[in-house]
Amino acid sequence: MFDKVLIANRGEIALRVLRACREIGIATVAVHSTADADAMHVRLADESVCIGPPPAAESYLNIPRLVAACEITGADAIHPGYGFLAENARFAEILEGHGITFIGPSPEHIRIMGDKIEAKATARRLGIPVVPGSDGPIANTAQAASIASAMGYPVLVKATAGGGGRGMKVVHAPEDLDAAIKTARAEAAAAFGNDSVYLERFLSAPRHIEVQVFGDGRGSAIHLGERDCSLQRRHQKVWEEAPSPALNASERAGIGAIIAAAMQKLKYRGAGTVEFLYEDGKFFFIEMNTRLQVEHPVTEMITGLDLVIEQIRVASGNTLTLKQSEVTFTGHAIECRINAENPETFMPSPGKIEYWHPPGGLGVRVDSGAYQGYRIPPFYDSLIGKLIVHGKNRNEALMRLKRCLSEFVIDGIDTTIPLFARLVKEPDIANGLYNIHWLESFLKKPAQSHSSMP
Ligand code: MV4
Repeated sequence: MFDKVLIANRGEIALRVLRACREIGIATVAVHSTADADAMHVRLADESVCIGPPPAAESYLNIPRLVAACEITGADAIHPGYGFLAENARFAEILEGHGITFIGPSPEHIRIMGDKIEAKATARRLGIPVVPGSDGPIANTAQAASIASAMGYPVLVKATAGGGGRGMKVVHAPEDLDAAIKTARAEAAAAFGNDSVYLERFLSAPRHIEVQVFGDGRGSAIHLGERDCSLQRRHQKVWEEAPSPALNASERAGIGAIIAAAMQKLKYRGAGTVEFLYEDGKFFFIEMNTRLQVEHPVTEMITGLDLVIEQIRVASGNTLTLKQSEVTFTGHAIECRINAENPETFMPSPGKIEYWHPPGGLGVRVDSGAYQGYRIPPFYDSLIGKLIVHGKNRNEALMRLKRCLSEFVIDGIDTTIPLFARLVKEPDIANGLYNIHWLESFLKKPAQSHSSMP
């Protein structure tokens, strides 16, 4: 096991990783930009190193500075958290070259899954159901047109290097295909420096369901069930839950077994998430994330496992702590992402937290680096915490969530808490009847007035 781990991240996830390290007796090194000198992860770490000015490119994304921080402090491994360098194959490789363990998958697996076409081809080869499509980059409009007419419209043009929905275009008729390919290429070139695009059948109203996997890198791999992340706004997840209200136990075991077998064949190491669109009872692979995800706590709440401790264990060469038959799913968990944003306009709202009173009690977890008096810097993303509730069933989790939202007080900045207070009152949410378009359509409707009618 490692003696000292450097946490190459900030905010709630840096704290999350720090807590895991401390529980298993590993010393921690926090890194921070000058904007984060008074952040909670810095205060709680055993040691800290300032790695640069506020812009992430000069601090949290600066590989030489992170390597230097390891050398100065004698850290033997880096946990990347999520975002920043978590899915940078080059970073993982450089660390290997310096004798520092990257707590994550092999650089090769990160690279494969970072290329959407290679990821899909790999998934298909491993027996995972994928969305029908071009099975490779589009060479020209004529080739795309023949694939699209064989598949049937509507189709979707996607960027190979894509992510976050950028470079994605829906095409409803053959005459629009050429323009869509050109626009998608231009967007992809600008966003990713790679204009390669491919074609998929367009699924009109799917759910986003993702399966958590874990491998030891030596051919053992298990799945930890799914999360339903369909409630998104502009490709940002807002609410995640486990299990999915749309699946039954046999569908869960079915897709889980397929994915676990695939990860065994791949000899995948560490935590991963296989993302699907789910429509009409069928799963369609879209991509795989080779990192710990923001929403991992809902899986922890229903399995009782600590995913960060598992990550550290397998990164240091241990086997998984449990077999598939020992994984059990208990109750229901829901996570709400608390962002420092206006709950109606979603404009960022950095600034000082004048008052902070998080909820508590049975089945309640708040993962956050925020505290009363903390000043949220304007340089990073607006996630300031996550409220996670667990109940013995979905209804109990919803009632608990409603209670927690009424208890949570954050003064001084705007947060998305009022949005969740609206969501928990919606019949579609109570009934689990939502797809990837539900939230955006809900937000287009005017907010209901709370004034009492005469
Ligand atoms: C799709 C799709 C419909 N059909 N692929 C959006 C981001 C990227 N990660 C995958 N995305 C989609 N791919 C096919 N073949 C619809 C989306 C999509 C979406 C997916 C998940 C969650 C929210 C979404 C919102 C809009 C579109």
